[in-house]
Amino acid sequence: EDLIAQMHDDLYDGLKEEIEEAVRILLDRGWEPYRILTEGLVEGMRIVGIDFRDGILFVPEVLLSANAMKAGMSILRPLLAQTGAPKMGKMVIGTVKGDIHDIGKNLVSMMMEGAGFEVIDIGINNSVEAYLEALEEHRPEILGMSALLTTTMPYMKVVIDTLKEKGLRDQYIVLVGGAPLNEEFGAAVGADAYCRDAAVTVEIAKDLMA
Ligand code: B1M
Repeated sequence: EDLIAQMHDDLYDGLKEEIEEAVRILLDRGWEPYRILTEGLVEGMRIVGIDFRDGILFVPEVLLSANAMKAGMSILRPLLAQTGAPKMGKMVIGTVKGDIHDIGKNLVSMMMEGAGFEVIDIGINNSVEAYLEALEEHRPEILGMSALLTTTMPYMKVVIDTLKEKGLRDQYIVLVGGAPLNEEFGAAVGADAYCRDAAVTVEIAKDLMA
């Protein structure tokens, strides 16, 4: 599809209005919201990530791409959430301390809501205290943590160790995710599972809740 290639270019160039328009056009053409999300937005951001890594794109440009992606996501969000799925349980999710990447976390939140979970998103740059406070207040079954930097992912262990010290670890299903993580890391920090992407998170959450 030409429009998908165009979306990749527009996301690369950080063109918010163009992204919004493309999402609407594809919806009008009967595309599934999830397909637009993965093939248009997530794939576009993957391409941005390569040139960011290689020093071809810089922070200000990638910020524009991120904003364009968020604009597209916000059109899709209500559509993904209105599946009428039965209520599944509650999740508190946040990006760890020192880390401001939130697109992946937001996507996980959207998909979990679509699957019937109630999601309390506590945002970015969360300290142990912030996680504990949210757990205390909302009493979810699931705690989700996101990290996109190799320098911030060890903080997940700090949070999980604190839960252990306080005798709270067993009260929650702890799920972790983010591009630099892997299964081994998830096990090493003491999470219940590492989630590769948003769709996998939903599957794992359902399995562990059953
Ligand atoms: Co950043 N950045 N960034 N960045 N950035 C990465 C992560 C990087 C890999 C780019 C690169 O060099 N190739 C690199 C990290 C290198 C490393 O640690 N090894 C990097 C860097 C270095 C930095 C800065 C340090 C750059 C600088 O300032 N010099 C800086 C750090 C800021 C900070 O956090 N303190 C920085 C800043 C930024 C922007 C602000 C410009 C922007 C963020 C905007 C925002 O989020 N609002 C940004 C972006 C956009 C990226 C890339 C290009 C894209 C991330 C993204 O949104 N992907 C990224 C490159 C990459 O990842 N390849 C990069 C799309 C998203 C859908 O995927 O987040 O992986 P992802 O989420 C997936 C899964 O991982 C999983 O499901 C999601 C959906 O399928 N998942 C979970 C994620 N969280 C989960 C939680 C769960 C479950 C699953 O809980 C249960």
